[in-house]
This record gives sequence, C-alpha cells and structure tokens, in this order.
Amino acid sequence: MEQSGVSRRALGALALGGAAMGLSGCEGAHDTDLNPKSRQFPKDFTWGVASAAFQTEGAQDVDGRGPSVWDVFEKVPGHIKDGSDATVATDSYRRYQDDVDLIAGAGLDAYRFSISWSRVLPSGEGAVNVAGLDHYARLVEALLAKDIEPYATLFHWDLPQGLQEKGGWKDRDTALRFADYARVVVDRLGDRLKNYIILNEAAVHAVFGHVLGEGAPGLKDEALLGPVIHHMNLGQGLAIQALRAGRSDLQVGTTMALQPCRPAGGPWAIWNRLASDGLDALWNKAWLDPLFKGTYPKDMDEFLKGVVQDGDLAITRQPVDFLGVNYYAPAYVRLDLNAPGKIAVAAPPKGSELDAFGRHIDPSGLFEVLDRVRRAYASPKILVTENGCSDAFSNGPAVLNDQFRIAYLRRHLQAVLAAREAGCDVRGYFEWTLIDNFEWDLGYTSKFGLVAMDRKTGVRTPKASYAWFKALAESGRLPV
Ligand code: IFM
Repeated sequence: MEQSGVSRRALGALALGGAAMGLSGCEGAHDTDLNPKSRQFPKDFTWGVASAAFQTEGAQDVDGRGPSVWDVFEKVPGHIKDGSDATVATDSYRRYQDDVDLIAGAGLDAYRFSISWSRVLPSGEGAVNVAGLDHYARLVEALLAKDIEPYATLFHWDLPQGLQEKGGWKDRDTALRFADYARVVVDRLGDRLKNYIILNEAAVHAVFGHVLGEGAPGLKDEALLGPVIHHMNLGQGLAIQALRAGRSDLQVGTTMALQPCRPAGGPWAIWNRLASDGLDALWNKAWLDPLFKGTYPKDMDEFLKGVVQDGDLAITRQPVDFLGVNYYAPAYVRLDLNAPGKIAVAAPPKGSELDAFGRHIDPSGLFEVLDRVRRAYASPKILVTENGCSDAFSNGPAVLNDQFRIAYLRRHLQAVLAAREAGCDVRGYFEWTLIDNFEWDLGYTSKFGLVAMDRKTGVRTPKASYAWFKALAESGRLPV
C-alpha cells in the first residue's frame, strides 16, 4: 500500500479495495488559505493536545491489561513499516506525570487521551480489572491537580482481542459490550472525569481495519463494512445512554474524521462525482446522519441490508454536548469500475502544496467540514479534536526546529477563526499530538509531536512548535 502511494496517510483518503486503486490527478489547485477578520480567540476557547492509549501507554502486559486487536496486528511481520511495536511507545503508562507536566508547561486547558478497553476489561467483558481503572484515576487526578480538563475517548481502535475472536464489531453483541464498558468507566471515574468522547474516527477503523486490512484487525472483506459501521453507531448510542444514566453532569460527544470528498476532474469528472458522493456517504454521512438525524444516507442501503433492526436508529440518534472533528486533508476521488464500491483515490490537484505524506495541505477543507456540520446538523458545539502534521518519514531523530508544523497549525487555525466568523460554534482545538508516538502501521517513522522523545532514554525534548503553541494558548492570539 505504501509504495503505491494510496494509503490513508499518503493521500489522507481511502479507497475500497487497495489492489484496484490507482492515481489520477485532479485539475487545478485552488487557494487554500482563509483570512479571518480577527486573529483573537475568545478567552474561554479550549486549548489542548490529543493522544491515544495504544500509541502512548506501552506497558502492554502490566497490571492485568488484556490484549487488543492492535497487540495482535502489530506482531505480524510486514504490518508495521519499521518492524517496531508499541510495547514501550512513549512509556506514558509509567511516565504519565511527565506528560501532565509538559501539558501544564505549555499552559494548556485540556488533555484528550483514550482509555484502553482491555485494561479495564481484559477480555472486553466480564470481570473488571481494578488496577487498569486505577491508572486512569491517577491520570485524571494528576491532570485536575494542574487545572487541566481531562477528555477521555472510550474507543480509539483498540478493541479487546477477546471480543474480536467472538466476531468484533461485525456482531451486534459488541455494541452491547461497549455500553457495559462505558458504564464501568463512568461508575468509577465519573465523579472526576466529566468529558467523554465515545468513538475516535470510526470510519478509519471500519474501512482500514475491515476492508483494506491496513490496520487491526487486519481484515479485507467489503461485506463487513455495513455491519461494522452500524454496530459502531449502535454501540455509540448505547454508550451515550449508559453514560447519561450513570450521571447527569457529563459533557458527552464523539469524534469523527471528516473529509471533504472532491471528484477528480478531466473527461470523467461527472463519473468521478458519483464516486466522490459514494465516498462522502460512507466516510462522513454514515456517521453524522445516524447520530444527528437517526437515518442512513441512501447510498448505504446496499451495505446495510439486513443489519439495522427496528428501533436501532432511535438509539443511534442521541443528543451530544459537542461533536469532535478531526481534520488533516481533503480526499480526492475517482470512479474505478474495477474497484470494490467503484471508488478509488485520486491525486490532489496539480500544483497542490503537499505535506510530508504527500497529502494536500488545504486549510479550506477544515473550514468546509466545519461549515457543513453547522449547516446540515443544526450547528452543534464543535471541538477540533485533532489536527496536525508529521515530519517526513524517517527512522532518525525528530526535526526540533519544526517551522513547517508551526505554519501548518497557524494556517489551520486561521480556518477555525474564519469558521467561527461564519457562525460555526467551534469552542476548542486539540493539536495532534503531545509527544512523537507509535503511528500505527508507520511505527515510529512518522512523528506528529510538539515534543520529541529519545526512544532509548525516554527523555522528552520540546520542539519549536511547543513554544509556539504555548504562546498561542496563553494569549489566544494567532500570530500572522
Ligand atoms: O495518529 C493518528 C490518530 O490515532 C488518529 N488520527 C490521525 C492521527 C495521525 O495519523
């Protein structure tokens, strides 16, 4: 996948069926930057950084944690680009206080981390592992002690392997087990942990884990798509209900990887539009519509045949306190009759500015998804729960004077300001990520952090972007 340049990271997009994917250029790069009238964020705007358990914690066999699908996937030769694994990662299970000190040192208001389901319930269901929950209680307390608001994601792709072996998200039962897990978390932590993000980028887990085989559980079966999508949506609805039943004082939301889907131009533009609409349905609407409207887009009918039961859509439709939006780049799409779903990835327009992954750097795409959510879903409160960029792939040390990252963040934050001026209710921004960590199938070759880490010693070194982000969070003023 990596050589063909059509992986998630290469284009920030997807195709159904890797083998059939190819590249074709989109016509005409356009102006990507936005010019907000004001460069000042409001005083109560939330500034944070985001992370995920599997990418940071390490300590996989410590204190009774059970294996997740990613523990199994990372051990298969060839799955991880540099042959590495996440057994140590940023060692954050042990060094969480160092992380908290860095977050406090940057003057940030919030930390988004994820809870490892298999630390809490080692086989995904049944007996609770108190030692696992204790870790998150310690982390939450350490954050609160420094006036940092914890935001916990309940599912960031690390399904307990025990549940995968029973069918995983393909099966309805996993949705019910997910709600049980949410209940366990809120019972133990709900008195201190007030902000919950139910799912992280469920589209990525559904497509890359179940159709393209590039992420755990490593399956390549297009028929799984409908059941996995629906059971994740159902599990999300049930988990929201479980949290709300547990306590009435929580802020509950969910995070989606929203991407504008843009058709490749040229003589096939009309057909490419069909493919890009198909991708939009699958990638964006199949998650937004069930949550906000209790419906699925028409294009999902084929995939969902026989999956949705009576009453399910009343469960998927839940009031949320905020929507988390993760944005990196738009997706360019073309029709390919040989590709499953007839959807294939196209290259960004000629002349586009590309990031280290070859993805189009396009802050206007962030404006576009924020404004779309405002218009189509009754303007919910929004948190940008991830945005950021990587160094060029390398096994070597991180770039400490990371001016390219500062420019990327500045330009995307201009888009956030412009979206606010257009009426989008964006209340916060979480940069991805605090420390260079285990970037899934890319191992440690891809570095997104504001802070570098020496993997031999664990020593953390802030980059130029850390100081830049600190100045921004403290003043709320975006430099030109
Ligand atoms: O590292 C990932 C994260 O886990 C989910 N969103 C995208 C990030 C960068 O690829």
